[in-house]
Amino acid sequence: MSEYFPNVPQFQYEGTSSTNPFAFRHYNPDEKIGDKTMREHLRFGAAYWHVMRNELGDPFGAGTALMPWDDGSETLQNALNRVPVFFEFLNKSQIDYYCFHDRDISPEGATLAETHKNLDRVVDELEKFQGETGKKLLWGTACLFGHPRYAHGAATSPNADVFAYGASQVKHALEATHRLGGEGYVFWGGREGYATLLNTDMKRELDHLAAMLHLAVDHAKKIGYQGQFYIEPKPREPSTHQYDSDSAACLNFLREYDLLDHFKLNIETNHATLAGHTMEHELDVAIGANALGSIDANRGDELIGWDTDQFPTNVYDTTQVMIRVLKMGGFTTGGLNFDAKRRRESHEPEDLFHAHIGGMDVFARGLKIAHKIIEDGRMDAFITERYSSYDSGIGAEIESGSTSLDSLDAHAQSIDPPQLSSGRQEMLENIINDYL
Ligand code: XYL
Repeated sequence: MSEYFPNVPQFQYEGTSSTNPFAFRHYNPDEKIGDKTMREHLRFGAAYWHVMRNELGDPFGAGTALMPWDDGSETLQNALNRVPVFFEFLNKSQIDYYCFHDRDISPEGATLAETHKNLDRVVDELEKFQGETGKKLLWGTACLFGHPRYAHGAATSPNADVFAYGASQVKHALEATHRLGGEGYVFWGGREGYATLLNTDMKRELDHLAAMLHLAVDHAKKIGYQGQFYIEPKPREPSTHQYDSDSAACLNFLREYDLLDHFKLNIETNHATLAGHTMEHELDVAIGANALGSIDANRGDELIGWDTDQFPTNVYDTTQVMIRVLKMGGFTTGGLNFDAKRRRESHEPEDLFHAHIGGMDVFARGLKIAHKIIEDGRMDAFITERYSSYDSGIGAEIESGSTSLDSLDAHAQSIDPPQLSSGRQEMLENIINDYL
């Protein structure tokens, strides 16, 4: 068994009295919270690109991560060698799902045909390990931002041949996802934006981006893939401006191009904060359109203005997320994918485990607290009461669309000036804090 991580045992739940750094203190996979087990609620996923491929470099220095199983080459054999390591990681950390980009799992070849062949070979291996371990693919995606050919974008490149290359990658990544039983397929458009509008025809680029998504939807139908498509909002980095900048921009784009029936959103915490929003805001915007699909669970750093992809550690934040997930009835195809990396200084293999166990426990706490807050009912009751003037009388008429400016004018002139009630923000904050 312990071939690659001999010093790390499989995590077990030991409860809050445990000081074992490799034991869950809060996540008890088969414990029921409400009508589902924690495992069913949380649907944790690990990101292949961070666990297996992130060398922990930064713009100022080389990678520090120790990866004794990896020979550092971009070869098919090295790609195959990584697969058992990853599945040992999933087994020991009790993570049920994973996510990948095509280029995380398999290298480019000398030709595009060889690139696709590499992918298929590694997918054989992933399929074998999924079968042996019961681990599942939460979503797959194509990396349309790493290779220099995508410097001007993939679907939004001004070069139609680059669009075709991107489409070719999407076709094969989608087929790989289908073969592996992937429950979803993500588009994150890191280069689908611009560096300057001086050289950019924005409308044409948006039309092309929509064309790529429609082609993917058509191909899914053709091959019988029934998983959920997602787009993932992020405002910038690497592009100066990305078209899928936040939930509202994504939804507008999907509506405009008649894609809303086929796509939901994969929302990432650090992307929300980069967009100048809270994660709760991004989730509420998506839920309002019945379009919250999946979550990339991480966090940013209050002092740093870029995408630090840190592991979640804040119970307040995970509680806010889980309140929303529970209220929407839970995930269907989506889950909580740790799109998160260790700090550059945490370079030893065992740090991968400390990072994920922390993220899992803090979401388990968030889940339990969210469940209690919803059961308690005071928060919901307050909000219901706050809008109760719309439940009858003139408010109900406004909501049903049966008023006019004339009738509202007459109503306003017939009543005493409105009396406002308090928003009670601090009282509500106190209720939340009582549960933490
Ligand atoms: C990078 C993004 C990607 C997507 C998948 O900021 O989060 O990792 O999740 O392409």
